[in-house]
Amino acid sequence: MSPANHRAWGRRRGVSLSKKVTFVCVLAVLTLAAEPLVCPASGTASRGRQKIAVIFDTDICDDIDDTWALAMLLQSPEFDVKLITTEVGNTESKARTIAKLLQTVGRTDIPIGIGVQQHKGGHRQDAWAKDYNLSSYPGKIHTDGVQAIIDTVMSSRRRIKIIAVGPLPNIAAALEREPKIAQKAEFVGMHGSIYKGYGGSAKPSPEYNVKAFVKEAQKVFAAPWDMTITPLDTCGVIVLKGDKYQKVFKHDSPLTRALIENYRAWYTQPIVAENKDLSAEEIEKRVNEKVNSSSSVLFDTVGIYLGMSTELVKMEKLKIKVTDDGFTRIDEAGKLINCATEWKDLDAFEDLLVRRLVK
Ligand SMILES: [Ca+2]
Repeated sequence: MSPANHRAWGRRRGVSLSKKVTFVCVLAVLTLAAEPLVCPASGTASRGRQKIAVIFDTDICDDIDDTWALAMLLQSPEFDVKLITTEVGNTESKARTIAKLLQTVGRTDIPIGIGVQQHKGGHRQDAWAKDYNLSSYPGKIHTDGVQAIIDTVMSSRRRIKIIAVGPLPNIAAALEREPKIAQKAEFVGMHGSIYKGYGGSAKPSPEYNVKAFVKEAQKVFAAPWDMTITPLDTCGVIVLKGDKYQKVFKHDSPLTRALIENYRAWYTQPIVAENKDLSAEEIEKRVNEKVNSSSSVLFDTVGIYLGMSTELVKMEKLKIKVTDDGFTRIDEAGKLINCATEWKDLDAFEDLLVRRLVK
C-alpha cells in the first residue's frame, strides 16, 4: 500500500479508530520483521520490501554458469526460493549436485524437484557429487518436479517468478498439465538472441536453451504470462577476469569453495574424456591455466539479476516469435516480451555479482 493509498484508506468512513490502530501496529511489526534487503544496483539497504517468491529451473551440470547463477540466487536476500527443479538429461543425477551444494551451504530448507528425464547418463560435474546420496538430503525431494512446479505456483498466495535458465521441457510440461500456472506466475528466462548472437556477434544465433527443445520453447513463449528474458545480447558477454575473478576464486567460504570445485570438475571432465593418454600433471596444468584465471561465460547469472532488477540493462518490449529452427525473431505475430537487449552498466553488474558471491 502506497502512503497515498494508506491515507485514503484511513479517511474512509466506517473504519473505527481501534481498527486503524490495529492496522498500523500490524504494519509496523511486519516492517520490522522484514530483513533489510539490498538495492541491487546501488548496494544500499532498503527495509520492508517483500521477498520475491521464486522457482529456479536449471539444467545445471551441462554448462557451469548455472552453478554460478545458483550461487548468486542463494546469496541474494531479495529472493524467497520456494523450489529448485532440474532440467534436461539425467535430472536425478543433477538433483544430486544441487542437493550436495545446498547441504554444503546450509540451505536444505529449499525443496528440490527432479525434472523430466531424457536419459540416465552422466554430466560434466558428476565427479563433484559422486559420493553424495540423494536420499540423505535433509530437505524435501520431489520425484515429480513438474508437479512440484504446478503445486508450488498454484498453492502460493503471492505471484511466483519462475526463473528458468535452461531448455524448457519442465515448464512446457507444467503448462500442458496445468495451464492456469500462467495466470499465477511470471516467467524470467535466459533465452534467445535478438540483435546479437554468441560472443557478441552482429548476427543473431539460434540460442541453445531455445534450439535444444524448440517445441517446448514455443509453448512457453506463447503462454499468457508476463515474460522477461535476457537473450545473448546481454547474457552472452559476462566473463569474470582479473581482480573480479580473483576475488571469487580466492574467497574461502563453503559456497565459493563448492563453486570453484564444481568449475574444476566441469572443466576437467572433457579433457580427461578426450585425452586418454594425458598424464595427471598435464591435466592439472591445463585445468589450472583456465580455472585459476577466469570464468567461462556466465549467461545464467543475468537471469537471476532480472528476477530482482532491470536497472542496469536497457529493456525493450518486443513481439517475439520462436521459429521452428530455434531463432527468437521480432514478429508482429509474436508475444510481447520484456527483453534485456543492451547493458547500461555491465561493469556494475559484474561488481554486483562478485559482491554477492563473496559476501
Ligand atoms: Ca543453463
